[in-house]
Amino acid sequence: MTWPYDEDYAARSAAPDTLLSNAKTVLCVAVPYATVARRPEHGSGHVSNYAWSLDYHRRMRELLNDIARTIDDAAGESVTAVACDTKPIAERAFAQASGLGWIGKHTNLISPEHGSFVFLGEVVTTLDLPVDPPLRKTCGQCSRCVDVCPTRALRGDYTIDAAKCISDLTQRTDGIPRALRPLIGRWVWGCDLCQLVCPPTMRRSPNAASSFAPLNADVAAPNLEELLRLRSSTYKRKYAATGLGWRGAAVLRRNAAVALGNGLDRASVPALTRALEAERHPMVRGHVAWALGRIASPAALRALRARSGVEQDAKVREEIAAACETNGLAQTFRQV
Ligand code: B12
Ligand code: SF4
Ligand code: SF4
Repeated sequence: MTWPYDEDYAARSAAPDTLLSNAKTVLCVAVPYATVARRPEHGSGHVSNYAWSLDYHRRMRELLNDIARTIDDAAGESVTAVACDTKPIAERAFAQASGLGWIGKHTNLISPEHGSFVFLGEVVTTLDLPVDPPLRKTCGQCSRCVDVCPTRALRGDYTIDAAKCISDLTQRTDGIPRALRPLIGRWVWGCDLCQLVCPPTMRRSPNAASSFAPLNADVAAPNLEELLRLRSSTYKRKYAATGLGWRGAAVLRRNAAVALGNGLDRASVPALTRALEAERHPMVRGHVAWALGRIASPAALRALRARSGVEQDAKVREEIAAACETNGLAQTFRQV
C-alpha cells in the first residue's frame, strides 16, 4: 500500500474540526474538468484528463478562497478554512452527504449534471448553515467500471484496492510490481478507464472551462521514446505547471519504459537498448530491462544479454535475470 491511511486518519478525515476548530458546516464544491484531447498517435502514451492541464489545485484553491472570503465578509470575521485534495477530509463522502452526487462503484463521486469528471473541494465553516439532503441514488445493477478495470482494482462493492490502481502505480516513486506492469497498457500518468465507460459520465459532453484543456498536445499524449529520454530540465519546463509536475522525471521515464514494453513494437528496441546502456537511475533501468524482455525480439534479448555482463546494480541484475528467464535465457545469463 502506497498511501499511509489508517483508522486514525479515516476518523480524522470524517471530522471537519480537524481542519477548523468548532467547525459546524462543510460546503462541498464540484468543478467539472472533462475536456477533449487529440487522440493518441502510434508511439504515444496516455495521460489522464485530470492531469493534462495546468495543475488543478491552484485553480480550485482560488475558487474556494473566493467563496470563503465572501462568507468571512458576510460574517464580519474569519469563520472558514478551505481544502482540496491534500488535507485530511473524506472529500467524496462529504460531497455525497451534501447531495452533490453519489459515489459510484469506481469510487468517484458522480454528479447527476456533470458525471464523475469533477474535482472536489470544501469550505469548512464554524457557521451553522442549513444543509441539503443526500441524493438517494446508487449504481444499481451496472458494473461496467468493475469489468473494464485491467488490474481488478475495483472490488465491485464500491471499494478499491488502491495499490492495484493504475493511477497509483504510475504515481509511485518506487518500482512497479512486475505482475501488474503488463496491465498498465500505455498509461503513463493516471488512468481514466473506469470513468470513460461510466454511463452517467458518458452522457455528459465535455463542458469544462477551457483552462482544463491540455496544456499542449504533447502533455496529453507524449511520445514514449521522447519521454524515455526526459531530462530534469525539460521535465521542469514542460511539466512543472501540470498535474504531472510533482514526482520528477525518473518516474515518467520508468512509466514510458513500461508503456513501450506493453506496445510490443520491435521498432522501440533501439531506444530501449540505448536507455539500458545510458539510463543512470537503476529503478528506470530495471523497468527498461523488463520492457525489452516483454518485446523479446532477437535484438531485445541480445541487448539484455550484453547488459547482464556489465550491470552492477543488484536489483537491475535481478530484473535482467527475470526478463531472460521469461524468455528461456536463464542458462545463457548464468554463463555470462
Ligand atoms: C488517495 C487518493 C487516491 C488513491 C486512492 C483512491 C481511492 N479511490 O481510494 C489513488 C491514487 C488510487 C487515486 C486515484 C484517483 N483519484 Co484520487 N484521491 C485520493 C485522495 C488524495 C485521498 C482519498 C483517500 O483515500 N482518503 C482516505 C480515506 C480514509 O478516506 P476516503 O477514501 O474518503 O474513505 C472514507 C470515507 O469515505 C469514510 N466514510 C464512508 N462513509 C462516510 C460517510 C460520512 C458522512 C463521512 C464523513 C465519512 C464516510 O470512510 C471511508 C473509509 O475510511 C483524494 C482527496 C481526498 N482528500 O479525499 C483524491 C480524490 C478521491 N481523487 C480524485 C481523482 C480525480 C482520482 C483519479 C480519477 C485520478 C486519475 N484519473 O488517475 C483516480 C481515480 C481512481 C479510482 N477509480 O478511484 C478526486 C475524485 C473526484 C471525484 N469525482 O470523486 C479526489 C476527491 C481529489 C479531488 N479533490 O478532486 N486517488
Ligand atoms: S483508474 Fe484505471 S486502474 Fe484505477 S480503478 Fe479505474 S480502471 Fe482500474
Ligand atoms: S460504470 Fe456503472 S457501476 Fe461503475 S460507477 Fe458508473 S454507473 Fe456505477
